[in-house]
Parts: sequence; structure tokens; C-alpha cells
Amino acid sequence: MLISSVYKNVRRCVSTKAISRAIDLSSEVRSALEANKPVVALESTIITHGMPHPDNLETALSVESIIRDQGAIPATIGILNGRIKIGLEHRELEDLSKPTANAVKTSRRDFPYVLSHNLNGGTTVSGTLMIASHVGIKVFVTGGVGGVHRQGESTLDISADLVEMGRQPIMVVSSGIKSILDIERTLEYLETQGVCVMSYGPSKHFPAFYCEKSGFMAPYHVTQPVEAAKVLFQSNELGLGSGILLAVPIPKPFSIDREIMDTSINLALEEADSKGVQGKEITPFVLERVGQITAGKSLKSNIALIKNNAQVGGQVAVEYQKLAE
Ligand code: PSU
Ligand code: MN
Repeated sequence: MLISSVYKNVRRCVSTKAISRAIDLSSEVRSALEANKPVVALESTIITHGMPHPDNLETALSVESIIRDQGAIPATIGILNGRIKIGLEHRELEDLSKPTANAVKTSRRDFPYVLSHNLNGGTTVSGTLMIASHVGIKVFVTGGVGGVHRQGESTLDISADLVEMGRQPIMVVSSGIKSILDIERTLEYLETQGVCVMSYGPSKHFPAFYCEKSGFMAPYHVTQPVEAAKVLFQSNELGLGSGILLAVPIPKPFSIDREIMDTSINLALEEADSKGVQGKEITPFVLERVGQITAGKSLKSNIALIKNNAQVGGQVAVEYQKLAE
């Protein structure tokens, strides 16, 4: 039998019956997966740690509805009382979005503790990819991914997101990483992990989250959802097992000047350092402080870029499903 036909079978037969006992799949997402409809996974750290309440809930709900508008089914992934939820219901999203949820920022390494202690958790890019892959979801949308921090070569602060993108055969649609991270080393590290990186749209520039351009070029470039979907399809045909990063620049009207942004982020980082903020707390701290320093401008940009990514991701998922049939 040809290898490609073996993978075709694997692709079609992701069994929702054989999923882990730690996971609850919403009935909508279950039916969509069983009927081979396009499904888009969404993370929840952006809700629990990435934005203030109630903007976090409003954004999460509008991102879901944008994905529906493209003809795909959204599956927001998170943890409630130690249960992993794929396809959080409206009420569950409300609960998780409140500060009183006390959610733990959950990447791969945090799952055993969070689940065994019946805690709530916002799943990061890495945590969400791991769970999405378990049920065969092929497209994931977020705002920004983690990266290699500056001085990462000595601190070893390299986001688990990068390793997980190398492990899961999923297309990650995001606006790249913040320019305060070491973009050059992040791109190198993604290459080491076998992640195919492509910019999306008219420009070959790798975007830097709040800024349209990072000053670095993406190795590849696609201009249409169907073109992106074909790359994902080929990756699966080959059974590569590693992911693809589709880097979508922030819409122009919301792009913030890189120097202005870097000044704000640097200020936030200096504060983090003097307050002793470390490890997984750094990203949420910086996002919150930058929001205050820019008087809300960064939050507006963050919301605009994730909505745009949801549109692109929804379209890619729809195109991919046509190819996979
Ligand atoms: N970057 C953002 N907003 C976010 C995150 C990253 O602009 O909300 C979140 C994502 O959930 C990502 C995580 O997976 O932070 C990365 O955390 P760390 O840098 O600690 O690996
Ligand atoms: Mn880190």
C-alpha cells in the first residue's frame, strides 16, 4: 500500500471514541470531527492570562463567531475543575474568563498537577496543541506564540510552544512573536524543531505581533488560504508529525511602530526584573504592563490581530478539509 493512502486512512479515521478519559469533548466538536467538518482549535491562556476581563471574554466569543462565519467549528480548549474541555461552552468560557477562576497557565509540563488537583487552567499554545492533536484537529489560531527570550542562550528561557510546534502536525496561525523576544534565534530554533514557517499575505516579512514587520524574513511565503492548506496537506501526506507556523501580520491600521513598542516592552521587562517576576509569569506581566503603558493601544491591536487570524485560520481549515476529502 502506498504510504500516502495509509495516511489518508489515518486522517479520516481519527476516532473520537478512543480519546483520553481526562478529556471532555463538546457534542458540537465531536459531531464536527466525526463528520469530517473543519474544526479550528483555540487556546485559553490568552483568556486567563493574556487580556483583562471582560475584554478577554468578548474577544474569545467574537473569535469563535468569526471562525463560524468562515464555515468552520471553533474548539476553545481549557481546563475546568481538573477536566480538559475541548469546545468550551458559553457558560464555561464565562467561568474561566473571570479572575476568580484562578486559572493556572498550563503548558505541557503543568497538566499532571493541574488535573490531579482539580484546578482550572488556561492552556497555552503548547498545551492546546497537545490536546488538539489528540483528537486530530489540524488548524489552531492564536494571537502570538512564545519564543526564545533575549539572552535565552544563557537563561534557557525558550518557550515550550516552539518544541510543541515541532511535535504536533498542526498549522499554527498567529501574528508571530513580540519583537522583544529574540526573533532570529526563534526562527533558528523552529528550523531545528522541523517547523515550516511561512508568512501570509503580500509581504515576505516575518511579523512581530503588534508590528507588521520584525526586520526578519520568513523562509516561505503564501498569499491564499488554499495555498496554505496545500502545504498542510502535503505535510500530512508525508506523515511528518511536525507543525507549520503561518505568520499573519497585524492589519495595517492597528500596527504599532516597532521602536515605540520596543520602548514600552523594555520598560515592562525592566519592571519585571526589578520585581523579581520570573519564568511563566513574565509574558502575562509584560502584556498587562504594556497595555497600561500604551494606554490600551496594545490591547486594541492584540484584539484586532487575533480576529484577523481567526478569519485566515477559519478559511485555511475549510480549504484543508476540501483537500482531505
Ligand atoms: N504571547 C502573546 N499573548 C499570549 C501569549 C503569548 O502575545 O497570551 C501566551 C500564549 O498562551 C503562549 C504563552 O503559549 O503565552 C507563552 O508563554 P511563555 O512565553 O511563558 O512560554
Ligand atoms: Mn518561558
